[in-house]
Amino acid sequence: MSQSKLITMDEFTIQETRKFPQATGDLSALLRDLGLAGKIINKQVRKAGLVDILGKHGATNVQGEEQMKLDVFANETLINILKNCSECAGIASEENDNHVSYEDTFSCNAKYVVLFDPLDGSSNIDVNASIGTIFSIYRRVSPLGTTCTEEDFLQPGNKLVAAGYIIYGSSTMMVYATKLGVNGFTLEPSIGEFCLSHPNMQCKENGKIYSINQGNSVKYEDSMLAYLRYCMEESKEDGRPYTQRYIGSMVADMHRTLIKGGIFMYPGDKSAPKGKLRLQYECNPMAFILEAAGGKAVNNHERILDIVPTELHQRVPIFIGSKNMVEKAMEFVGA
Ligand code: P6P
Repeated sequence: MSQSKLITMDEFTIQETRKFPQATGDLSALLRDLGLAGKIINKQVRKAGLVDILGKHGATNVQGEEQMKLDVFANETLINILKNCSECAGIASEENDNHVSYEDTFSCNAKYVVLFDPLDGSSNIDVNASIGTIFSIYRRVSPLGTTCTEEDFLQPGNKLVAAGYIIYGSSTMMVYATKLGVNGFTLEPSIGEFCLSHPNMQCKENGKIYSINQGNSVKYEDSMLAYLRYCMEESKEDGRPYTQRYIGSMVADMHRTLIKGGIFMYPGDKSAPKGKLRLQYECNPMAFILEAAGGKAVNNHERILDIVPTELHQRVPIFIGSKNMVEKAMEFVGA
């Protein structure tokens, strides 16, 4: 694509804003700020092997997971950039026990709050596999002019205004969804801008890839084992042989699912009935994106986006991806 035909993410979001005369441009500005954070994090990720930022930071996060130094850098970058913009009243992060309310006047009058997993898949950092930043944007429910409250961060996914991710892969991409659809932007390093590369992304109704950590199967319920047997054996008799792919980084597995079709699963099991992935900054944003692209996202019996959160870091089982594949899985494991 020649330089003259490049559409930057900023140009694109402003064009989208113009479709709504009453829009203020605040959401466009917030997406731009998240893109800036992504570019700053990307710079550090790209040199992780060279700079002493690998290895354990020593601290552990609310999940009890040892924090890699890049996790801490990504978290602090997002918190600072969103604090200094004028569209965000506060944040909640996988790396913080509680939400952070910004206290300055500008932030108290901002209408959005942002939840994020600053560096998802961080266990893959030292093996150079793709990792990513996942974010959710809600309109606050607390009054403008006050500091935001926990209630702002415990809204169901069906109240999301926008959600997206930045994937630090073979290229760096920012993908986000609004009610207008899903669009992907690839970082063009020579100009330092995310440029439109995947307009109007759609998730195929059918696919052949099932993505799950089968190492956990010893702990699965019988219904889940029956579905795995379908994926490994019976799907071939159906003439639609499935193949298995699992990167172990949700952003990477979900980006592949969005582009190629397929189903990604992190089910509950006998030792962890709620599964591993967090509702507010992993499952809900990915569910919002996949539904906007024509896909489906459920736990064992309800739409992920309809789950009413009760705590900030709660986990939910998830089956997400191509609509027909998710519905097939529910024939086996749906309650
Ligand atoms: P497991 C990464 O730690 C993560 O939160 C997700 O990105 C990923 O999908 C999942 O955990 C991998 O978990 O148990 O298969 O290593």
